[in-house]
Amino acid sequence: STAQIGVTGLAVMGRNLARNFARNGYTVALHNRTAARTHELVEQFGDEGDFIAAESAEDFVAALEKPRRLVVMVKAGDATDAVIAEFAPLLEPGDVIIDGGNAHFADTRRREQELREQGLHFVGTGISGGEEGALDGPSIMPGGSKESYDSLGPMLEQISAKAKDGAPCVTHIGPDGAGHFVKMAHNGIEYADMQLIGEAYQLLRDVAGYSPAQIADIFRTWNTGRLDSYLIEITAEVLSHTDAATGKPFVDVVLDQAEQKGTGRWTVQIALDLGVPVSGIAEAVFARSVSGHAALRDASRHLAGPTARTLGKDEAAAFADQVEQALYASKIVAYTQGFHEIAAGSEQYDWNIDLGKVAAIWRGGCIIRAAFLDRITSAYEAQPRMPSLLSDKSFAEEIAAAQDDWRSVIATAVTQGVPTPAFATTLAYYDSLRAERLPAALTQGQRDYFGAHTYHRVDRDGTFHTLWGGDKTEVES
Ligand code: 2AM
Repeated sequence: STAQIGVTGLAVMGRNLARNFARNGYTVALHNRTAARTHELVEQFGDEGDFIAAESAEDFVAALEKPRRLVVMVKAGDATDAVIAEFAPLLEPGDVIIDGGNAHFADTRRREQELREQGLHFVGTGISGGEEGALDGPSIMPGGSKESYDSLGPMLEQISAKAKDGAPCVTHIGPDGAGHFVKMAHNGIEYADMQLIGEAYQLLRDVAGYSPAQIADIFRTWNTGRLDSYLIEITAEVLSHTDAATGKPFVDVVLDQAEQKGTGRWTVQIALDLGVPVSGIAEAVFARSVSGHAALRDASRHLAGPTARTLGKDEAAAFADQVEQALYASKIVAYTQGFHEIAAGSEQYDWNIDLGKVAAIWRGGCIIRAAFLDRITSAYEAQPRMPSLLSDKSFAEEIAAAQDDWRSVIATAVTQGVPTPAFATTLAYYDSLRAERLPAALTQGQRDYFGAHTYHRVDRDGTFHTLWGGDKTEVES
């Protein structure tokens, strides 16, 4: 037994992860339900490093050094349970099963507990960066026991992406499901980022009258500043691409119905359970949902809208600058909400997650990698327990500087009838936090009126009810 790590499940993510380990000098045991995939990998990429192809689960386990480290890269869900059921009986206390799929963190918590009873470590691990990241260096978010990270961490640090300062984009996130939870939140933030970029594009197109190629240039300019990020970079690439078959902009020949695999939806579902207002992420998920309702949209095209007015050339350039401000401000709020959810999950499940480290390991490898994340790390390093990213002075100052343009862009969108749900809801969140008084007081009054749900007063302790149906005296309850 000479392999330091094994990978079972050799579809593209598993295959690339196995190659990444091998390229970094580790001997990698390989296994797949259908052995053909295993042999295919060795045939195609065998010269990249040391692989041990195993036909059976028994051979695979026998190839691994102890404590065994076994990465499972199958489709999240029943397949994960099936693979665990197959391998767990062959393992010994101290061995480590790493689930690199996009599992729901609640499943990870269940699996971790079950395997812990057998003395096995189960490390639910978020891996972001897609196929390319898996091969060249992903951002890695492992959960599970601290002990498992002692043996696994150095290997993950080796294969992970490196941030600009050279730091590996991996850290022990926290116990049991913490890694998959953080991966989920990462994807939720990614949904919001993408939706905000989409709304910026739509405004530049419909209000400013720019072509996709011109908008690509605008995004390239933005990418040299504070919005510098992978998503802005690839947006410019997509927008400047021309469809070979028709000669039209690629973005105009793609059906405008966005699909989703579920991690964005989970982020919102869990946020509802935890009572965390992630409105920007929720609008991003809903925006994809709206786009997919083809019949509803067809039936609604006759609905009235305002008379649109396309801007002149100089106005358009000024408007583009304002959209940059709006995009940046909304992005800060979306991240604020995502980090709030991570903090709430950490609190709920006792994970003790270091939010600054989370931002730090997203600087490379993953889809939301961005210059901006350094700032989040610094903010949490300065104030680890700050209630919100907006509590950070420098983010608050940036929003203060951006807010006039932010409001103006959203006002224009509303006037012109361009849907900007994520821009608008992130501004509403900001204004809600700022507000001296919220209409929640009225909500409480209504609730007390129709359901005797009681309320608290601003001037005295206690729980009160007004006798609405009677003489409207107030009673303490
Ligand atoms: P396959 O090549 O035999 O289909 C992604 O689907 C990866 O997960 C593939 O490597 C696939 O194996 C594997 N996979 C899917 N369902 C599985 C299961 N129930 N048991 C084992 N491997 C499975």
